[in-house]
This record gives sequence, structure tokens and C-alpha cells, in this order.
Amino acid sequence: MTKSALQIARAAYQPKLPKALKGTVKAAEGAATQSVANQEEIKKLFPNTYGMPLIKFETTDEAANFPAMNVGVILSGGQAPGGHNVISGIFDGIKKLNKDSKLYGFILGPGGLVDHNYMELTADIIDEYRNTGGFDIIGSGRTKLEKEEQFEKGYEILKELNIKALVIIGGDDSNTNACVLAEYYAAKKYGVQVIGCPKTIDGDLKNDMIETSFGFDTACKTYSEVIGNIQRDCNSARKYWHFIKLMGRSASHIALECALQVQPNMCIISEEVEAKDMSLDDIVTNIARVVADRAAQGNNFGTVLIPEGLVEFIPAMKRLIAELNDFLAANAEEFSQIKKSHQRDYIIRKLSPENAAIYASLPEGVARQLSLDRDPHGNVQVSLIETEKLLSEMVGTKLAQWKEEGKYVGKFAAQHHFFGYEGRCAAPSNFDADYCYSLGYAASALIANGKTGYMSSVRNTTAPADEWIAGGVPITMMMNMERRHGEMKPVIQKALVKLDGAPFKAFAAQRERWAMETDYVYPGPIQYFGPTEVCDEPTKTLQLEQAK
Ligand code: FBP
Repeated sequence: MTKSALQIARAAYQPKLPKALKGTVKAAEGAATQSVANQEEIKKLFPNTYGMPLIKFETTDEAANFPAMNVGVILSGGQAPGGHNVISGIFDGIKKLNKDSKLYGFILGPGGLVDHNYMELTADIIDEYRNTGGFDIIGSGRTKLEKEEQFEKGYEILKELNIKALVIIGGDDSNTNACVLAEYYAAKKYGVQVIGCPKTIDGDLKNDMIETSFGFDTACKTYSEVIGNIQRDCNSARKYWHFIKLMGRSASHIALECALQVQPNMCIISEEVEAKDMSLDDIVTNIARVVADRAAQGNNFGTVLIPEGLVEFIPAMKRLIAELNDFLAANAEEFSQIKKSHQRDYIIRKLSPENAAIYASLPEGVARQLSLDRDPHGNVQVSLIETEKLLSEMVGTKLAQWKEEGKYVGKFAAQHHFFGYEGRCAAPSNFDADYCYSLGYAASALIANGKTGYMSSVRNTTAPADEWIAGGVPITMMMNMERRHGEMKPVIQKALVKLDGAPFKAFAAQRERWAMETDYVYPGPIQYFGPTEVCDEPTKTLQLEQAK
């Protein structure tokens, strides 16, 4: 691998660990837990892994003597900065417990387990990837691990390699599957532990015990750097409105965090759109109003941040998508026989009149995305929908109308951007490098303590790393029942932006001023070397959420 100068210098960085993970580790058990909702149903579905206690790691003077253990690791779903450090944390953790322990990586995601595609991760390989972005050490994939035959195929290779524990590094869907797998292996008494690690740039895998998912910090800082650069360009030329869509399949955490970092003229928060039952036209009118008000002050420029999941939160669109999901799940076979050119008309005929009318009014590309492409978890692939263009076109049309009516005087020229993939494999910030390494290390301690069905957890993350609290949270604790593919399923509850939460409130308190004044902030690139206030600052979201 040809390395950049930064990569070489960064390889020497020693991620910080919580004090409790530095010496010999003891697991202290807390109170029994229950799921966030639907307790009876979840308990019935997870008889072997429901109700387990919270785990907190503490240092101990007792001598520890652990047998060598073989561990498998899977990277699942979208890339997130820091995945390599989770793996190096697991590696260092199990080697510290016993130098003869081995780590195997399954190639290209959960599919590698089912297809018996793996490699041993030796010290030389691990050293090549420390503190680097990406998931390329073993690759990632979106195969959904949900069928018994997949669990059995996986067990075959785990048995062959004498693997006693499997770590699944993934988002809410992948950790839901980790929980189902843990329960299955426990029920079968296969002696294989399954541990999850909270990954996703989207930031929506969090709760009282999981403060943030890894990768969110680095991805938001990467996007904020470029949005800041665009804002400076925008304020220099003063002739464009920039419509910037930001990744984050469902929740608007990324858009909100970037807004807090860069102070744009506008930022749409999907959760607010839903709560206020806003239509597409309401959103367009709000943007057009800010454009017109700024134009009245002679400012024909600005920035609008748009979360990629927006369309799914507009209530009328949400109802349409829900009906489409159920319909397509029930009629997949028949739908696949319909000629591409007839699919749109076919769907319009089959939907209820209200949804058919909305579907018919959508631009061709958006309609096709909604009905055709689903990821393996059944999600609409929102990153492929060009919401930023849809909105700017509609704003342009509205402004033209207002111009004719004499309500608007100004020039409107738009530029479009989508920031998503460029942030998912950035070299992890110090926060993500430390957090991920600690998550991996904590996973090894959960394994050593015989735990299964747990997610590795590191809390108190706005304090210096030394004071972080490491432990484990039963995954069943995060579950509730939700409708998926037309059926009720146990899944980890997604954390959306809370409108009564401190980050949204901080944004809402400032947004009218940001709309009219040009008070952009230019955060600049992530810094890896330098003063701690520049290099180690956690996200604004975490700082506001954790502020006591
Ligand atoms: P995960 O939830 O698997 O971490 O993926 C997050 C994400 O980056 C979303 O923000 C985005 O909508 C999606 O992945 C894109 O998926 P793909 O990489 O398959 O295009």
C-alpha cells in the first residue's frame, strides 16, 4: 500500500483508552434490564437473552488468567470512520488476555460468514490499518443475516475455526440481526457469543446507554469543513444559493450537527417537518421566503442544508411509501413481471386514490426511486433521490411566480451538492479513533467475561478519554416491535432528532438570525496534531446532549 505522509505519521497515534480498560478488567453487573417497548413480545422472542444486566468494567488487582480464544469480526453496512480501530481494539484486547488468541475477519460483510469467506488478521495486517479510515481491511456488505440456514452456515465455519465469539460492527439493522443471532446460538447451546458495536455515520443508533455511534463525529466534521468552504465561496461571489443534501438515511442528526457547526442560512430537519405535518409546498414556501427576504436586503446568495431522508418524513410521502412497501412486499413476484415502462402506471392503478395522486405528481426519477430500488433491509435508497434539485427547482418556480405578482425582486441561481460518501471513509478524528479503539477493547472484555447478546458501550464521552465509562448493554434493551415488509418484527429503535432535545433547541433559537444575517462559521479540516481544543472536541450534538 502506498501511504500518504499523514497516513505514515498517523499510524503512530496511540488511541486513548478509558482508565477502566487499561489494567486487568473486572465486569460489574448492574440491574436487570427490559426492552424500550413491547416488553412481553420481545421477552417471548428472546427467552435466552432478554433482561440481562448492564455491564460496567472496572479495574481490579486480581490476577487474570484467560485461555486463548478465537474471535471473528464482521463489518456490516455503510462505511464509517473508525472501523479499523474497532478491529485493532479487539485485536489488542484479546492478545492482551492471551497472546495465542486469534482474530478472523469475514470478508465483505455478513455474506463472508455465510459463504465461509475469511482471513486471519495478524499483527502485521492490523498495523497497516491502525487509525485509518475505510473498511477495506476486510470490506463490508449489506447481506441481511436473518435466516436459520444462514445462521447454520455461519456456525459451520465458526466451529471449523474454533471461533467462540463473533463481533458484528454495524448499525441498527445489523445489530438487530446480531441480537437474533446471539439468541439463536444461545438457544442451540452452540457456545458462540455474539457482540455488537454501534456504527453508523447517521448517528441514529443511540440511546441512554449508547451516547453516539462511531463515525458520526468524523463524517460531520468532514462535511462541515466543505460546507464552510462553500459558505466562504458563496459569501465571496454573492451570486449563488447552494442547496446541500447531507447523508443520513432517516434521522437528520448529520444535517443538524453540520448546521450547529457552520451556521447556514437554512437547515431543514425532517423530524420537524413530520411533527408539523408540513407538505412539500410548505417546505418550498419557507425556503423561497428566506430567499426573497435576503434578496430584499440585496443578498442573492445563501446556503440550505437538506437531510437526505427528508422525503420519507413528509407525512403525505410517508403514507405513500408505507403503502408502497406493503404492496411491493406482498406482490414482489407479480411486480417483477411488469415491463419497466409500465411499472409506474401499474403502481398508480394499485394504490389507494390519495397515494396514487401523490405518486402520479412526482417527477419520474423520484417516483422510480420510491417504487423500485430497496436495499436488502427494505429501505428506500434515499441517497439516490435528488431532493436538493427537486427543492431548488420548486423554489425557482415559486420565486418566478412571486416575481410576476410583484412579491419578489432578486436573482436566483442555484448550485447543488450532495455530501455523503466523501465523509464515510475519512481518517478518523481523534474522537472516533479513541472511541472506536475503546469500543473494540470493551468488546474483547465482554467476550472474555462470557457475555453474548451485548453491545459494546463507552459513555461519558465529553469528558477526557481517561474518564470514559466502558461496559456492555443487552441489545434486547434497545428493541421494540416495528412493521417491516408488511410484518411486525423486533428491531432496535432508531433514534431520531428530538425536537425537545438540546441540539435542536440550540439550532431553533438561532435559525432566524442565521437566515437573515450572514454569520457563517468556517470550521476548517479535521486536525490530528495540535492543541486539544482543536483536535479532541466532540460534536456539538454530544456537547449539548451531555451538558448537565
Ligand atoms: P449504515 O446505516 O449501514 O451505517 O449506512 C449509512 C448510510 O451511509 C446512509 O447514510 C446512506 O443512506 C446509506 O448508507 C447509503 O448506502 P449505500 O452505501 O449502500 O449506498
